[in-house]
Amino acid sequence: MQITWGASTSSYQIEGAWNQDGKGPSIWDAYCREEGNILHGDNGDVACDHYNRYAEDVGLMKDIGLQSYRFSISWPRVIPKGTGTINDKGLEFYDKLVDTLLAQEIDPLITLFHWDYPLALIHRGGWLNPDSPKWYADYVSVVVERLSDRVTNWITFNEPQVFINEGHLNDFHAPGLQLSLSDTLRAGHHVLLAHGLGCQAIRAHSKQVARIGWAPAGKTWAPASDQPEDIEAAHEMTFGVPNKDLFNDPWWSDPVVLGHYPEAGIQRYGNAMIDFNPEDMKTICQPLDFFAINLYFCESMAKASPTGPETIQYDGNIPRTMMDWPITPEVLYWSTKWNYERYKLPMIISENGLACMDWVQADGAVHDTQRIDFYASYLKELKRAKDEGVDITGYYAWSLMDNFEWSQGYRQRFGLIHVDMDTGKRTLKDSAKWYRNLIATQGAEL
Ligand code: GCO
Repeated sequence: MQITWGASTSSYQIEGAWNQDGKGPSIWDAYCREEGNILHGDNGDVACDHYNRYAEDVGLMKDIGLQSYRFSISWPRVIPKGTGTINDKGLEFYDKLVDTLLAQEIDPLITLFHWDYPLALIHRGGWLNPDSPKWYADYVSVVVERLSDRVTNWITFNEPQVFINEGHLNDFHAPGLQLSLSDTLRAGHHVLLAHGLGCQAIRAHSKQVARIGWAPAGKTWAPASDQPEDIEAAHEMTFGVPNKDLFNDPWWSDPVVLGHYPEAGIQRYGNAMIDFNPEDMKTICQPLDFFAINLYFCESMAKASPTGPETIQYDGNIPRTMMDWPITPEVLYWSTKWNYERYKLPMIISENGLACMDWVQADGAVHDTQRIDFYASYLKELKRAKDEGVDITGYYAWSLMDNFEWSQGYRQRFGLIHVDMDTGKRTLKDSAKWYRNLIATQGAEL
């Protein structure tokens, strides 16, 4: 399968150095310090210490044979208070990381926002502040000015469904605001505006032709059978707005790609829906070069019924990951196919993987056979979509290395590389060696 093969991480989850070399605090630095928010009281103060060990980690990426590496920029490392003074040492880190990647012929794919929002900006209203889109665009301009002579591929946001819904409507993620639905919709609208202004900033400041995308979470229903009516039912659920929350796909990607909110959402949110200037959609809907999506599982199935699509829950028999996510390889077929048909953009799987019960065994290896089986079964489904004509251009395993899994702390290990969080020792798991062969043979075994 001739695509770009990579792996993904994010700044807060791997960098550590939470207050080193002038970095400002992020909302996650603060959220981890609130008793009870994170399992075992873990935090990202040190994480994988990637900030200090990046050269070693790029060497391991080379060992695995990665063609590309998706990572994110820590906004408060670059602009400690979110706006104003730039921390040149912060930019210097990303300079060195990019240079080290390019020296190993590994192509950077940079996510400009992967949740580590500057704490100083939350104190100014955060995404509720009407100035927040411009704050973001100004930050993007600084990063693109510095790195775009060497970097061409940019993702504006990672999973607005998660950081807005779980961190603003709910208190499962930072900043844990528990806003009203209306205020959450308003914060989400500002994120969409920020995406649009960010795209404009990238194109205005890039020193070469930039390729821009964004990486929503994929919430997908699987057809309960291969009957056309069940496939249609699953498609309808996947692009519906089933709940009075913002954890769905079309509320976010329809404005970004199609230039309007989905009617299903406007109906669902009813009188919580916000007023906004229709001209905003001209800012939000900017030309994109690819559609990235993070896919892990179908959380349920859908079947047709006389009263419309019916959700069918998986039973206790389905294999599950350590995150208790059902293992459903068909998500890489259906979600990729349906999003390609809807948005007509080249597709990148920017995250896919699982948490396993990994440890370094007596022989010094990590025999993660379940991760190998997971990747083989999911990638066969991705190949099925590509063979049917879906324009799939890249696949990024989540994750390069074990890292800080948000509210689960270090309990969940998603990496191709095992990290001993006490010593920092890295160990390539068997899956990393399997992935190396897959990349070298361009997926011939799939
Ligand atoms: C996400 C985030 C990642 C997670 C990964 C495993 O998709 O939630 O992008 O940061 O760590 O998905 O949950």
